Amino acid sequence: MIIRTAELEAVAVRKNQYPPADRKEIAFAGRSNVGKSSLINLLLNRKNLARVSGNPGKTRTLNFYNINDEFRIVDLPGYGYAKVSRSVSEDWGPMMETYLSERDNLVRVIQLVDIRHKPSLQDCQMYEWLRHFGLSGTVIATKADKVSKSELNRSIHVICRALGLSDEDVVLPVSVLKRTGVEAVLETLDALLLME
Ligand SMILES: Nc1nc2c(ncn2[C@@H]2O[C@H](COP(=O)(O)OP(=O)(O)OP(=O)(O)O)[C@@H](O)[C@H]2O)c(=O)[nH]1
Ligand SMILES: [Mg+2]
Repeated sequence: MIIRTAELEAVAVRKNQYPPADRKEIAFAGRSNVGKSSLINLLLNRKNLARVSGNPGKTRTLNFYNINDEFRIVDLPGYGYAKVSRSVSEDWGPMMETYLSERDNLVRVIQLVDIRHKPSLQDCQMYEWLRHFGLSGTVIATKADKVSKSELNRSIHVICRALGLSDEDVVLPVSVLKRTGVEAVLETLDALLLME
């Protein structure tokens, strides 16, 4: 996969704000602050296309990025951050459910989890949701620079156990800080776009 062009195409809350369902989409989900927007920027080789912040809860909309005029990457709003206002957190469920259940051109949702921690109850519920909609199978363990080499395999094992992953599911460790694991993610995107 070579990223030639990347641009923010749409920012949506409601279905009528989605771009046309004319090409495949791969979305990124995970807890607020897990590193979704940072990883998208690294993949697209753009410093600040997807907004990143020290304040969790930065991404509160569905952000659609047009890649090479061929497919889209969708940055999903994070969950699990207590300080977002109640009205925002109440909107999150219906907004996500509509997108996950009704978007026919959505081929996979890549679930991000923090490599340092056992997946939370909400991570497990999110993955269960993806399984239910047939969108599961790819997990990225973020912030791999925060664990030592010897801890890495153990951490991945903990993630596999907690999410109930099978041998067919893949877990890819990445570090935005060290810029490692990017090639594997790009190869996975290629493979997903060739499926079906
Ligand atoms: N050490 C380290 N920090 C990272 C890494 N990736 C992201 N971060 C930091 O984690 C914080 C959150 O990153 P974001 O990319 O904004 O997280 P997000 O998942 O998009 O968060 P929401 O938009 O709130 O859902 C930022 O301070 C990043 O700099 C990484 O690989 N290593
Ligand atoms: Mg974000």
